[in-house]
Amino acid sequence: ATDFGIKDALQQLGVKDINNGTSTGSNNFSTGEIIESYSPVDGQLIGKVKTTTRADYDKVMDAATTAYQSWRDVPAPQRGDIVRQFSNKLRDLKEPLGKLVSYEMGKSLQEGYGEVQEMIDICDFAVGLSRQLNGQTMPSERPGHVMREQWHPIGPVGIISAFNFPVAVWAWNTSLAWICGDVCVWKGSEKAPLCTIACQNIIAEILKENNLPEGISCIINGDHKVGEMMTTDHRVPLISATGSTRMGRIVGTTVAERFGKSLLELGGNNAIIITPTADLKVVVPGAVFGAVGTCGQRCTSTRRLIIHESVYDKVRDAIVGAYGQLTIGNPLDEKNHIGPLIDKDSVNTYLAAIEKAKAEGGKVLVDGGVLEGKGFESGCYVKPAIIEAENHFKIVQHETFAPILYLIKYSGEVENAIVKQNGVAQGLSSAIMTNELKEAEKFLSYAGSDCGIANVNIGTSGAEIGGAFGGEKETGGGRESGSDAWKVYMRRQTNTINYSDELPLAQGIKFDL
Ligand code: UN1
Repeated sequence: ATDFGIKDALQQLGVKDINNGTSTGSNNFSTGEIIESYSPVDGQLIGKVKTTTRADYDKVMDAATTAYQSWRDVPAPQRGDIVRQFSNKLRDLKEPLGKLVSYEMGKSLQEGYGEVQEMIDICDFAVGLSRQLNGQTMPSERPGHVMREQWHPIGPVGIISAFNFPVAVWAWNTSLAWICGDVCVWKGSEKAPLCTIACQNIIAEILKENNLPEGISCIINGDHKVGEMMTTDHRVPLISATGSTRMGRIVGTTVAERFGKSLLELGGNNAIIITPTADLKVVVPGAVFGAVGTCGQRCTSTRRLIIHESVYDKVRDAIVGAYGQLTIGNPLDEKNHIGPLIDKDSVNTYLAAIEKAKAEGGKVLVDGGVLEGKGFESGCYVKPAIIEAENHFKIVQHETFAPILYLIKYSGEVENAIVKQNGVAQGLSSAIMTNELKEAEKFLSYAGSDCGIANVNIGTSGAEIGGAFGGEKETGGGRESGSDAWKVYMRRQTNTINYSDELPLAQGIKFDL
């Protein structure tokens, strides 16, 4: 049996002491309890990582706050050059890092590589941006005065990320934060701790080669208790958190209480509207990849198909047929489309959701279930399910992080589909499949999709890094990645400068002495 090059990959990434002792990685001050990382792929122990204690955390923050003082002095384009070197290193290590992501998290190798590619892409974007952190100038109402705004670094940025994108989400945040002059403290997912260590090793080497303090990039390890050290810490002006709505509600209120800023990327309940003119050649791969990619564990995963009654049978049959072609198995083996869920808790949640859907009157079209036998020993491999349902079902209203796709019928005009699409608490991603210009534009208008992402003739997942990524309502309102998302990593300062010999007051106020 082949290990698909995993041993070599771990070696190349410096994720050491496998199965024996702890994987320390650089700048990991952690001395606390041990987290064991088991692969959902084969149930094997990959490595152990120590959690961060309160005392360790204080050391990390000392390193971060000290590094911030010198990092903000480095001109932005030079900070961009460090990010450029980092992205070159990621290019060199795309294969081993992609493999580690696939092995520790369980997504297909193609998607593991795709995730590293997202890191490279956002770094390239950040490098260009490092010469464009532009403010504006405004005309002053007073003679001999000018007004402008500047963007300054905000300070240490706290990053909390989830298991499903264990490396890319960190890079979306860090690459921008670094060029903005911030330093970062990252709590990766305790379900993928070796990915965190591997990333830290990569940036640590670049920083060392450039004689820069490693405190520019810090990691802390553990569960929500470790995250809480950051969310309550006034030295961390911005917390960027990706995860469940439940987590986001706690993080958001905790950070708001101390008037910190938070950038929240929370749950989605993403739908594709399939209209009578939809092209099945586009619909089928778009919907199926959206629903089963990353085993349904993307925040952008397609959870609902809202299908016009006139094409319902045809679309249903095509999608059900395509599910018959899917291969489930070791995600490192590129002939498989789908790997395992992250862990057994997640399997149980998936099974319970199917039962709930049935209990509410859902009709199972493609049955789910846990796979057993050779190759499935980890107990985390499940069959993607399709269930005919109604939008108001409690379980349909809920985000289940698993490959369960609900088929919902609509009749009449596209507005009826939009009401259903918007009729959930979450607002991340959405799509419409149509060849009717008017339908597409309605869907994109203010009266259309209420999501942060609205697509036409592509699915809900797989966004490029160039656009701002995030959503409304219970998705949390944050935007990261492209467009002007960089602004959240900086503080804005408005300047008014008087180059005259007088002191006229604004609003024409007279104040004679
Ligand atoms: C996530 O699931 O948390 O749009 C991020 C996508 C990816 C990112 C998903 N580019 O599906």
